[in-house]
Amino acid sequence: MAIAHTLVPRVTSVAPSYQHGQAPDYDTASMAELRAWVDTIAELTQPDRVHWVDGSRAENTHLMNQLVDEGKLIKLNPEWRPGSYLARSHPSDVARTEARTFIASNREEDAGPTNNWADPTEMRATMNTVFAGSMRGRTMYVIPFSMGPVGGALSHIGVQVTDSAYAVASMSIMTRVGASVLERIADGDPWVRTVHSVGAPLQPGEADVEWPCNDDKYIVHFPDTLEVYSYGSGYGGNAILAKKCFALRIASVIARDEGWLAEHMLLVRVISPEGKQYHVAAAFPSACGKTNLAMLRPTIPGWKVETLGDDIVWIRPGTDGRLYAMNPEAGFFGVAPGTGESTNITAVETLWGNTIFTNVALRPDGDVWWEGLTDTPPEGLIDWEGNPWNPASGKPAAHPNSRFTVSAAQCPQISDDWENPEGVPLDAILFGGRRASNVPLVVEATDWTHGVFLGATISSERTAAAEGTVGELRRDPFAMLPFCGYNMGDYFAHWLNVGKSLRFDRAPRIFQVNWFRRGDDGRFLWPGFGDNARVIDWIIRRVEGQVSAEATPIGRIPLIDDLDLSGLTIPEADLAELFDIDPQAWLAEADSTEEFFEIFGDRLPAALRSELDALRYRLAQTQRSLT
Ligand code: OXD
Ligand code: MN
Repeated sequence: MAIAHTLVPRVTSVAPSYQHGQAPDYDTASMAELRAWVDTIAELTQPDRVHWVDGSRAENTHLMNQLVDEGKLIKLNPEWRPGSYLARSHPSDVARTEARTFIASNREEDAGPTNNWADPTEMRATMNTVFAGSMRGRTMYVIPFSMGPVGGALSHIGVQVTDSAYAVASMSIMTRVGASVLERIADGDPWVRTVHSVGAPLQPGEADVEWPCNDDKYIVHFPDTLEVYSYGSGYGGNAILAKKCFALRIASVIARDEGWLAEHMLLVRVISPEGKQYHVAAAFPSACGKTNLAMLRPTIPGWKVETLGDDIVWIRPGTDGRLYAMNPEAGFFGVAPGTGESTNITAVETLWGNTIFTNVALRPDGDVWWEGLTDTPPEGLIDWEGNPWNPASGKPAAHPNSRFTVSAAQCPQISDDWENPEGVPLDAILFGGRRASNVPLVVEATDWTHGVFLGATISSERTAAAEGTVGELRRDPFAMLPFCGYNMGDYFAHWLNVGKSLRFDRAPRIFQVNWFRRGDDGRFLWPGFGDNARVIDWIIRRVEGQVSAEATPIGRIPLIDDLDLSGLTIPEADLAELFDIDPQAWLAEADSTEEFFEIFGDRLPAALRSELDALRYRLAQTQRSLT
């Protein structure tokens, strides 16, 4: 699909008469197509009303008041948290449901071994069944949205229909919504179709519940026709279809076909004490600290970090042989627990107001709280399920996957360039995970192919962001396991190909990081958070060629003296352990990588198999030397 955008404002042939909530009457074929599609969905789902979202302040105010009146949102005390709300989900609907997430590609092998494939014909029939009448008694909202600044060269447009006003409110924060997007559609820009229903139709006179949803859930992607159907859940990535469904799963397919990358990454600008700017993107699995790194406040003097994005980055090769990166989202949908003054003061400041919180605890003064916001919980909390919280119960007051939804523009260290439609040039790419053992604090890849191998072999301890057993180790290549819309083997090959399109001296350098290594006694060996700037400092000095590194079997690691550890008191033994590479443990890791690679069969690029062989060879030699 060729998408050509320009930033020059275009005048549509027919000026629209745009009434709040009404379908716009642009007289163009593409708008007629959109209206016809909306009619088809309405015929299937049979809502009582259809409301076209215009993205205006008045509309948003009306929507939020309505949600409060219906008991679906609690308005927080404006003295502490102006313009902010608390939503409590149904206890069964608290995270992305990966087991119910499907890729319905025409060919099963295009979904690959890491996705749940569904036959598209059968799945369409199922969708027609579950969506039939699913919006009865409700309003169907039509949300035209843009990922990336409206009209930007890297931006893409979509439309979400939904029967959840909460999803509308979230989409309005997370994307650019409304009339300006419709103008692009009227002008013929291509758009992606996304359909969402909580699956809880109301009989005439039936009272609604606080959080309508259905035990039966389907999050379905049709990559061949660029469509998404999501049924039964109102939570996060299951309901904000622009995010994981579009900007990652569907966009990764578009990116494969067009030669760019849609990635589960944060994006920052790092400014050195000399005032030089660098751009770093980093892929970590869900709930592994992407938002914290995106909002880093360095503890070492002179360094500054500006935020560009915290979850998704679209990356495209430029004509100059570099990679350019852009955050397609307009807001942050961050994990609340663990976000506090000592861990992420920038996030805390970002959340001063205009925020929708979901599943955090409520304070008696009408403000919110979650584990990690302060060291000591306030008295008299109401927990995320709406019951008085008993600290002795052993249960958390906020759900471990409770979230905040807030506009990126509110971040006090947002970069001036966060909406730059051209993106920013990348200097380094980081891959990381939560690993208690084996993986050192930082390792540099020897070249692009080795970097792709590091990305392809990320494993991490499972977190609460998705259903499953927390703590269990799982492979999460490029942190994209739940988000790649096509065969992951082809995705590895695509990464290798993108590398070939770059100029060898302008491609970003690739690193693996691990902030979470623990000692034998279970304590973290590295302080993390603001001190991660010390690792970034080393990475930048590597990019600049200012420091050498030690070549090890798994990649290049810092010479301890090159790390800026001033002001830290880390025992030497801990430092040694942070960089310890145990050949036996790594050979076992190589065996598990081989097992993991086997699932891709002949779709695994030969270059990655060679990387594994070379790793084993180096481990057998266990040589370490200066490079
Ligand atoms: C997210 C996730 O919500 O990765 O960002 O689960
Ligand atoms: Mn994420």
